[in-house]
Amino acid sequence: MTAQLESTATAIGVSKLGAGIGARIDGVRLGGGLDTSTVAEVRSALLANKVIFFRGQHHLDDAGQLEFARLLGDPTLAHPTVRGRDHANVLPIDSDYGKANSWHTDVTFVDRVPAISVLRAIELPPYGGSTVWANTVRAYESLPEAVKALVDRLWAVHTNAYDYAANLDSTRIGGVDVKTEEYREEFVSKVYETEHPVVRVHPETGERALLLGHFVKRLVGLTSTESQAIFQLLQHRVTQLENTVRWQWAEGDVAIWDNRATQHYGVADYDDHHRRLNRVTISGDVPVSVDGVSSTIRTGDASHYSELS
Ligand SMILES: O=C(O)CCC(=O)C(=O)O
Ligand SMILES: [Fe+2]
Repeated sequence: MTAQLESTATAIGVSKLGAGIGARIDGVRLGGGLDTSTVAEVRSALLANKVIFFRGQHHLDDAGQLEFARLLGDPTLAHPTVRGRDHANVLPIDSDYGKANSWHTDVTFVDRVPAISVLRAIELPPYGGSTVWANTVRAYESLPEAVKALVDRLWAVHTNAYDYAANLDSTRIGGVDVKTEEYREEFVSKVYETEHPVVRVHPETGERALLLGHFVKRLVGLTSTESQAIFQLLQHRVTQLENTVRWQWAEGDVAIWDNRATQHYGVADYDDHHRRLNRVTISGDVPVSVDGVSSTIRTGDASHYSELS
């Protein structure tokens, strides 16, 4: 190892937050000017730990977040159906419009599932509002060989028109708020359905990961009741507490996750306080099964949303 590489490695402090997932990175000022070797260190910490956290990035605004994100790949549009409010490539995660308090991987209803998400805290509630991530590679690896053999061959239909009512934030049940309803209408303004393998091979690490979460409608060839049983079994492995990391946000925090190897959940324990984070998403490729078969579109063309990476 050269002296230069050694000094880069020590400048980026990577502190694991648990055995299964998550690391905090110190000593990096995120931005478009970050040097290539630091970007490479950040990327390898991301691939190894699945989600990484940076404190104190108060200097970032939307443009700086986007410039930094470009160092990791091509940003997608804010969302396939939801417009960016202030910027075409930035998706506000705003409690006024809904709460992501169910386990999911981002945007799995399209063929080109995003690779990476970069989330920055903007306005935080006085308590609560943490986010939890789970490692879907470790969840797959934890399965007995017989179950791996079963799921290696299974496929799932993912859609944005999923069972929304079942996932509504409990505080809103009984009186769906107007902004939430408008957001929901925008979210499903165009319906997407894609068949993905339940186990995908990660394009960078070669690891096998479960590809599930709340956009799954059912498993191919099974009834919805049968699908539920297998889905629950697998989701239970994903969301085992030892397989997760929970982050309590502070202003200036940035989280980056590998969307090909994780699910996440925004904890809605902040009453009616306002909470907003901004997300920039990096384009991903079409998932591939363990047999080398690619996901197939059933409904909806997402080519406007992202280039294939
Ligand atoms: O609100 C949160 O903590 C999670 C938001 C989310 O699902 C996302 O940014 O993709
Ligand atoms: Fe999400």
